[in-house]
Amino acid sequence: MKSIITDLLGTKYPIIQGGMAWVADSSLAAAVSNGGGLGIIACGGADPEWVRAEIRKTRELTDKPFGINVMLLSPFVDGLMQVACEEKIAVVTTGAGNPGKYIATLKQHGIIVIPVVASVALAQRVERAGADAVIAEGLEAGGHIGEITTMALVPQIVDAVKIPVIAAGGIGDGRGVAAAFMLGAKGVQVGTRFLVAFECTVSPNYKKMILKARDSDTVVTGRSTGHPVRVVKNRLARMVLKMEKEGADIEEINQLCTGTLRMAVKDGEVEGGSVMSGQIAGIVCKEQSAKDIIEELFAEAEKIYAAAAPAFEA
Ligand code: TUI
Repeated sequence: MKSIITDLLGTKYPIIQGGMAWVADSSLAAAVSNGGGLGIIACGGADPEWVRAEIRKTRELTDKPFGINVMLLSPFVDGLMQVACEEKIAVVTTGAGNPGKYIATLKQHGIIVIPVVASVALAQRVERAGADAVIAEGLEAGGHIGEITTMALVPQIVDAVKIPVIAAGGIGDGRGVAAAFMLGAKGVQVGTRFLVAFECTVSPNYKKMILKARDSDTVVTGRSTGHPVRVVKNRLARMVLKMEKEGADIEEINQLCTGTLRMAVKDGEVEGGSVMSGQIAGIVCKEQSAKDIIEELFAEAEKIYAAAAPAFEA
């Protein structure tokens, strides 16, 4: 499945790994890149020197292109962008904000810039600022989300911008990949399915929770704080939802949630921690290598393409 995205990224397949904070390190990023996709090191709230070290480790593990994801709520954004430039990283994806003021500098350093957006307005803004493509992420995604579904968001952004659109949110198998292309996307970003990749270093408890999750097992907390986050419904999520319903103040909720993603990812605290996951967790039911995941996604998608004409006749 060649597309304008495989040409842009220099990958075998038009797939980017989601920038999952605390989760997506050199191990996962290198495995995805070696498997034919674009691996991503998630900066999350990490300091720039940790990211530099992970970039260098990834270079030891793969000779394929990879990128970093800069979460724009991080206190270290300026330093992270500087590391991206100094290390001449191939691609920067961004999330949780408008990266507009950084794009020109990144472009001057030859870096491909692909912001994650959750609205048409931001897609247009980053296109004007010089972005190479956008990732249109629907509310089915895990972690910090917007308010529009992938199904509705992708075609509206496709119509509103000239740069290529990569679909994200709710894509976990070949059917999702095929559907994304039907909506006009030229590539996909996948997060949740890679959580259970052999090379993903997330705690075994976190993997178990994703593998056993069903369709309705994720909820959105933090709507009252202005930072809605999709997580698996566990003890912490129920507590936060109850506090929000009772009108607890933002500071109290933020304090309760601080450090909880790390607890779930690193320590396997999957009841008291924050287990971020997309709604598609319900179809994620086996552990595989990143390469097998990618090859299975595109083998399925190609089969669906071949069978598409008869499907429309019924
Ligand atoms: O960024 C993500 N997903 C994330 S970031 C993250 S770390 C975090 N933890 C707790 C609270 C907040 C963040 C976990 N998951 N996805 C990309 C994404 N960006 N989704 C939604 C957005 C977004 C939302 C509003 C981007 C821009 C925006 O408005 C910015 C503007 O200025 O218009």
